[in-house]
Amino acid sequence: MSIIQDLEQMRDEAVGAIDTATDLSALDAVRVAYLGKKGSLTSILRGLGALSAEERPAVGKVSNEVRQSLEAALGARHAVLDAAAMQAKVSADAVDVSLPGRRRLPGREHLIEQIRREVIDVFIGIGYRIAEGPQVELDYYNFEALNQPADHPARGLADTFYVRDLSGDEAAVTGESDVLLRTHTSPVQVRVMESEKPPIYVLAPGKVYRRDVADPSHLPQFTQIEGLVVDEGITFADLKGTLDHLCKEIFGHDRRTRFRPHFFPFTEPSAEVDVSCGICAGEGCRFCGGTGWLEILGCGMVDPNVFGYVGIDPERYSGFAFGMGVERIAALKYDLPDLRMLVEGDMRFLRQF
Ligand code: 2U9
Repeated sequence: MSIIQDLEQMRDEAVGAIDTATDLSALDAVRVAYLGKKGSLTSILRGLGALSAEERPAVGKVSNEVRQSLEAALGARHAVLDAAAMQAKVSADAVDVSLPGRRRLPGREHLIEQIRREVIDVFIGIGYRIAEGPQVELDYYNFEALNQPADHPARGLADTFYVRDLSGDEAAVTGESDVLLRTHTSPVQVRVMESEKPPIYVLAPGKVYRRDVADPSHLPQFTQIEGLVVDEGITFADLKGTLDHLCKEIFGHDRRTRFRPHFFPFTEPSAEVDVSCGICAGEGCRFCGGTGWLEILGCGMVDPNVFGYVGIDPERYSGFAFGMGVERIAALKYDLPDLRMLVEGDMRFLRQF
């Protein structure tokens, strides 16, 4: 077979391979196999030198024609495969604009924060300011200055988390530590009275801790809001008016309050405050245990002994104080059967508020 026939046979094979290449990398492999440095056409052209002077021009001409037709075939096939690759990419990346979007759940204030803010807003509205203090407290501020010295029966040793000093302080290890997690926010007001002169109108919201096992009506950590007023001429009537206003703002202006005598070590006289039941309007129903009333607050006139600890003259000044549990108010307002629902983080519960 002549060299020209070899060339033409190779061209036909190559064109067949080009036309059947199914993607760009297969096509490039065909190009390298025929036109590359070690390709079939290249090696035939290398053999040209061995031909006679008469044969060389004709073979050279056919070689060029073969190269041109292979380059043309490669170019045409490249265009086809390139377009197909682009089409495939476009269809794979396509966005279906008719699909419904992914719904995002916007965040919101937790129910505890909502109620905390509502109560704060009521008191800011009547001229109180917010006071804060440490959650890890000294026994002095949490108990002693609140008229509960070490041997006082009302002092709940068993209810308090004491903080152990890891440096090896013996007193701490034996449970006689004077550092504890505050059991109420009252120490905040003691600190305010120590550092400021009356008139004092403060609200102390914050986390408090008690050694309770969580159950439907107890949490070992909860949120308290306490208030303290110290001024000249403050009476129990001021206390009643203030807390009646609070209850109406939080629960609704159709609600009534009543004050029942009670005992707290830091107030005298003391009272518990009930708000009329929102379900039966005071008639008595299952929600209020048939009494028509729901207990929501504790309060009283600041005991003169407490003024003694902070150097306020009880002859000149009097004051009232009150305290409430935010989680309990949330439970009463929304009829929650279990306080633990407020701290479990279950989205099905949280989404309702
Ligand atoms: C000072 C003087 C007196 C704060 C008060 C209560 C009554 C009270 C409870 C409500 C439910 C605690 O969260 S609870 O368990 N609190 O009933 N708290 S009077 O009296 C003070 C505070 C500070 C200097």
